[in-house]
Amino acid sequence: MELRVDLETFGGEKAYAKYSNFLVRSERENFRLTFGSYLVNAGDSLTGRAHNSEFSTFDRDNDKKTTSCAVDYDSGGWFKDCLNANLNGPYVPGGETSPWKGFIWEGFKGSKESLKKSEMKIRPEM
Ligand SMILES: [Ca+2]
Repeated sequence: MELRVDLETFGGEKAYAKYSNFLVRSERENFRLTFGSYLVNAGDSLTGRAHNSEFSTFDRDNDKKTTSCAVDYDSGGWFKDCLNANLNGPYVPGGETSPWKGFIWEGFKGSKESLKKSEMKIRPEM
């Protein structure tokens, strides 16, 4: 499958990122995320700290850090040590936040601008 992530700021600026060979593994593997190449536009924010990660939540610490990334960043996601993207982070009206404490896609707006909206879409590879 191909993954497309659409992103939008509070100012209305839009961008997207696409990944090939998107795959989420089974519950037995804690929904481990793998994917192929990063394709375009918004800046890659999954490869560094999400690729080949298991999914973590407040009560399931599957990351590689001694603390819990999910607790530290009020979120759930594919964390390793910890994140470059926080699409399940808290909604911050207006968007200004301290690093990573919000709804972040680093490759688009850095770690201190929380976004307004995102969509993750998958489809068969064309
Ligand atoms: Ca941990």
